[in-house]
Parts: sequence; structure tokens; C-alpha cells
Amino acid sequence: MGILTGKCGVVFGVANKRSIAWAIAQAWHQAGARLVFTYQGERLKDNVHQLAETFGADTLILPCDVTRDEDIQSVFAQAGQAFGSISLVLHSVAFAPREALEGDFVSTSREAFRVAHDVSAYSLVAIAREAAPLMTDGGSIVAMTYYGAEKVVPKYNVMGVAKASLEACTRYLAYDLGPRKIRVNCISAGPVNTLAARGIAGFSEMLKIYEARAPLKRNVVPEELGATATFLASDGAAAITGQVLYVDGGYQIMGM
Ligand code: NAD
Ligand code: 0WE
Repeated sequence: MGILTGKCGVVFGVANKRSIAWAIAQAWHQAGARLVFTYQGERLKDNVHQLAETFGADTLILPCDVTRDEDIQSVFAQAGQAFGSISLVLHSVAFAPREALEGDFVSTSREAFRVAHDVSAYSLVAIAREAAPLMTDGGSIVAMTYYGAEKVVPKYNVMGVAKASLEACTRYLAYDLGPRKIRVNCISAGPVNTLAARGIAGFSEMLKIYEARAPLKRNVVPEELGATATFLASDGAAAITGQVLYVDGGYQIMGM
């Protein structure tokens, strides 16, 4: 019996085997949860099927562009039919147009700002709204964030502003949904080499800087994000809501 036995959930944000969402889904599955997966579009369909079907050929795998309300509604309608009620949601989705992560923040276009906030922050609100009616016995919503929400990380730019919004959305959702025993928290991960991180100029230097400065003198590994997300999803975290938990080797505490 795992600590999530009897709990059902929906996972947003698996693109490939390196995705943080996949590490967390594996941990939730190993802890006994039953999961529905979503993928962004046709391009990722085969990838996500290959991964998710390792949990059983009958695993429900649904398309969902989180900028489309009708996609989100359809996912929860089908999850409701499959499971009756749910208690877990993982939000592990972010996007800003590439050019907005390259130049100066001051150059951010209105459109890049809008897209980054729509995909990376508003989507949590839309997902929570559709998930909540299915969380009849309470629930745990977990979203992924990054330190660039709190301090300036050069080139993280509009994503940092969108993550600040995501973290504020987490607190307001925690307030709204708390009376229904639905908890909403963020995990702030140190840098992890995923699709979203690859191709970011200087990413391997960033990994070295974390290794040198973090109290634990190393980077976080995806399994550790899985373990933290499993704790947040479990009844052991029943009194934790609206929080940002840093899983970063301690990097965030440093002043110099
Ligand atoms: P990833 O590329 O594997 O995951 C990002 C996911 O977002 C992909 O699955 C992609 O399909 C999805 N996505 C983007 N736009 C979407 C849309 N319109 N609709 C639906 N899905 C969409 O990379 P990752 O590093 O695993 O990122 C997952 C989360 O972790 C993100 O929120 C990211 O900001 C956060 N995070 C990553 C790091 C890191 O260093 N990799 C550190 C801290 C936080
Ligand atoms: O949240 C992220 C990255 C999210 C992301 C990545 C991309 C790359 C491809 C959002 N949008 C896009 N758009 C693309 O076109 N991280 C926490 C990883 C990350 O990204 C950085 C970082 C870190 C850390 C960008 C600059 C500086 C640091």
C-alpha cells in the first residue's frame, strides 16, 4: 500500500522522459495513484502514449492545450467519467516565446507577455476551476515554479514575471478552495536538464553555479521532485496550502 493508494489524478506537462511531470507521475504511480495524462498537441502524442502506457494499456491519455478552456473542460469531464472523483492535479506547464527569453526584459512585447501569462499562470486557475468540482473529498494541486519569480535571473525575463503570477495565483486559489479541503502548492525546483531548459544559452554554466553555491553542493535530481510532490499530494501534507517549497539544494537561502 502506497501513501497515494485510492487517489486518482490528472497530470499536465509530460513532453518526454526528461519532463519533470514524468518524474512526478512515476512517483505518484509508485505511491499507488491512478493517473490520467494530457499532452499539448499531436507532436507529443506518440511520446506521451509510449511513456504513459507503461502504467497499463488502458491509461487515459488526452490532448489538452491549456490555453483552450474547452480542452480543459473535456479533460475533466473524461477524468470524472473514468474515476468518479479525483484528488490530485499536477500543473507542470510553462511557455514564453523564445525571443522573450533572449533579449532584455524591457523589450518584452505585449503579445509575448500575454502568451507567457496565459500558458504559465492563468492555466492554473482554469485547471483548478474545472478540477475542484471533482475533488469531492478534498484534493492536492501541485504546480512547478522557479526562483526567477522571486529574484532576477538574467534572461528568465517574462517567465519570471509569469512565475510570480503563478505563485500569487497559488495563494489566492488556496484561499478560495481551502474550505473544500483542496490544497494548492508550488514546488520551486532548481535547474533540471529538460526540453524546456535545453537550448537556453548558459544552462550548463547555471548547473555549475548551483553546484558551487547551494548548501548541498549539488543539483536537484528529478526523483527528488517526485518525492516532494508525493509528500504534497499525501495526507501528511494535509495542513500545507498556498506555499512555495524550494527543492533546490538550499540555493534559495543564500545571500551571497
Ligand atoms: P518540459 O518541456 O518537459 O515541460 C514543459 C511542458 O509544458 C511540456 O510538456 C509542454 O508540452 C507543456 N506546454 C507548453 N505549452 C503548453 C500548452 N499551451 N498547453 C499544454 N501544455 C503546454 O520541461 P520541464 O522543465 O519539465 O518543465 C515543467 C515545469 O517545470 C514548467 O512549469 C517549468 O517552468 C518548471 N520548472 C522547470 C525547471 C527546469 O530547470 N527544467 C526548474 C523549475 C521549474
Ligand atoms: O521555466 C523554465 C523554462 C520554461 C520555458 C522554456 C522555453 C524554451 C523554449 C518557457 N518557454 C520556453 N520557450 C521556448 O521557446 N525553467 C525554469 C528553465 C529555465 O529557463 C531559463 C532559465 C531556467 C532555469 C531561461 C533563462 C534563464 C534561466
